[in-house]
Amino acid sequence: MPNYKLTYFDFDGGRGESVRIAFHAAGIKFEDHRISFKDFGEVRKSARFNALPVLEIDGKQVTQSNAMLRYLGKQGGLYPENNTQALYCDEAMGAAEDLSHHIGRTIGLQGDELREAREKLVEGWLPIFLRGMDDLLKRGGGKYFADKRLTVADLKVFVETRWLQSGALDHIPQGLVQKLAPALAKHEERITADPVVVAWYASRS
Ligand SMILES: N[C@@H](CCC(=O)N[C@@H](CS)C(=O)NCC(=O)O)C(=O)O
Repeated sequence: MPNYKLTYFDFDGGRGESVRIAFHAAGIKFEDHRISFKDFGEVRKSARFNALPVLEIDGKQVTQSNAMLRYLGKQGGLYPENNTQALYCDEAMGAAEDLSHHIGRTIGLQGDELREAREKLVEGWLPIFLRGMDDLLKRGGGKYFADKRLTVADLKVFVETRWLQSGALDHIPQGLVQKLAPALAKHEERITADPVVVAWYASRS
């Protein structure tokens, strides 16, 4: 078994969190290297695209959270074997990635600049992506994005909707997901209660 080291921020969210859960679900041991936001400036210098998460496999660096999720999903039975279902799984992960990118552009802004950027999100990209992902969920049968079972797409998306609903993002109303994408809000509850996810958090407490 190779040696795995995953470097990401020290919080239970963002692009790194679903990768951590996927490692645990696949039963693959990894070093969960968590860094503070304060140390990011230094750590990013050695990250290939100046961003996290970074996965080192026997010391060799790999980036891109969705690639990591597919890699782990295939090993842990959380990635569809059927091509069309794999396409659906990838589509949901790609949409979540694009939405993260839009939100990410507002991180670090302050005061009026932050408020304006977040209000623009609430009027623009958020409804587009939340409704779109709600549709993807309905296409999958309402409960999961693909294969009518838990896949890495569910892990990626639930971390993001949990964040959006947490109230942690100033100027993004907590009830927005529920209002615009009720199936997605229910999905967040379902995945939070999934034994795979519950086992991950139990292992950390
Ligand atoms: N597509 C990349 C995006 C990575 C990314 O943007 N990560 C964020 C943290 S979640 C980051 O490091 N951002 C630094 C910056 O944009 O300055 C992935 O999925 O891993």
